[in-house]
Amino acid sequence: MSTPNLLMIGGATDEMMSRLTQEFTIHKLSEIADLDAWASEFGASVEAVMTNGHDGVPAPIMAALPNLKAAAAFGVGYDGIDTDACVARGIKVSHTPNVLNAEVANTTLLLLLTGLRNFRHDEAWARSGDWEAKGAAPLSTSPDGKTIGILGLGRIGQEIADRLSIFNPTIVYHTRTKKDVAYTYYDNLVDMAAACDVLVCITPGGPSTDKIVNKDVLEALGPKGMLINVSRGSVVDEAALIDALDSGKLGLAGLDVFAGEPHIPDALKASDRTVLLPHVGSASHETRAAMGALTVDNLLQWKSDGTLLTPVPECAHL
Ligand code: NAP
Ligand code: 8YV
Repeated sequence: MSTPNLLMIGGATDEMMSRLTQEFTIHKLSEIADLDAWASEFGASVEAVMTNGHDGVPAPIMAALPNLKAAAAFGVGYDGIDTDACVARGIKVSHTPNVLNAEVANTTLLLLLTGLRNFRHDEAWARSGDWEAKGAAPLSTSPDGKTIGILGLGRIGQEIADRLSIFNPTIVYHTRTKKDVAYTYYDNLVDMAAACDVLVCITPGGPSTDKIVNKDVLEALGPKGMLINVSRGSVVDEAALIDALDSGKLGLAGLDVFAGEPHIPDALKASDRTVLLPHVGSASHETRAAMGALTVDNLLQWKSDGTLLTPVPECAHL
């Protein structure tokens, strides 16, 4: 059986490795000391890469792989992949939609509850002995019956809306195109933020969403409002967010993603008004296994018949 060369950019689970090593000869970018020397020996024979939506396929790697035909990304977001450059060269790109919808929605609900119910503070109250010393912890805000705006009502946004139903919310949404759903559509994000108690960001990253949650949106959400960002750090103007939280113009923020990951600004870490997670929206054993399986399934199907199971839309015609 032929085992074509595959370049791995980024990591893989043991399960992914065991399936891949039966089908491909693996080259790990992390083990390549001299890219030029490696490329002169192997570059022309590599037709597939496995990567993720953050690392993408950097331009020097693209240049070193003149016969690259497929790039399988671990993750649904692919803002780190230059799809224009891939399409121009006929390189097919896959990602891992749907298998992580439930986990990211769960993470969103946990951020909502932790923020509104003030569980960070309450946990510290219990742990520090304040309960015995000072009495009951201060009251917090119920998640029930709130107006929740979803910025990006796609696969994950819809799953978030579905799972939020236990709190009897009024769901509203903003996207570029109105969807065939019963929720109220806002074509203006500031107007939607003004109508919401909570704004959940779950769009892709990239130029079209860069800092669309700006000062005006944050101030419209207001001193009692909560921002939840489980999309990409680039979607929120982080400097404006810090100003809004510090000045009390925004009530709370629950953040899984940041502009300069893995760096988190000190002002966000120090704030009482934030709940912070290290980009773990999909990071359960079960969901990461499903993402890994789909990534490998894409590579195996491509090896068998040249097609991908779950191509990104930009490459679906290739
Ligand atoms: P999806 O199904 O493609 O949905 C994206 C939604 O965003 C669509 O409703 C789309 O509607 C809307 N949208 C796109 N560009 C927009 C813009 N400029 N302004 C307003 N709305 C816009 O994607 P998905 O599978 O739900 O994933 C969404 C994103 O979640 C991923 O791309 C990734 O960045 C992020 N994510 C994060 C984690 C995490 O660990 N925190 C995990 C998974 C995914 P229109 O096209 O009509 O505008
Ligand atoms: C992953 C994600 O953390 O799928 C995405 O878009 O952001 C997350 O599920 C990440 O992409 C894994 O590389």
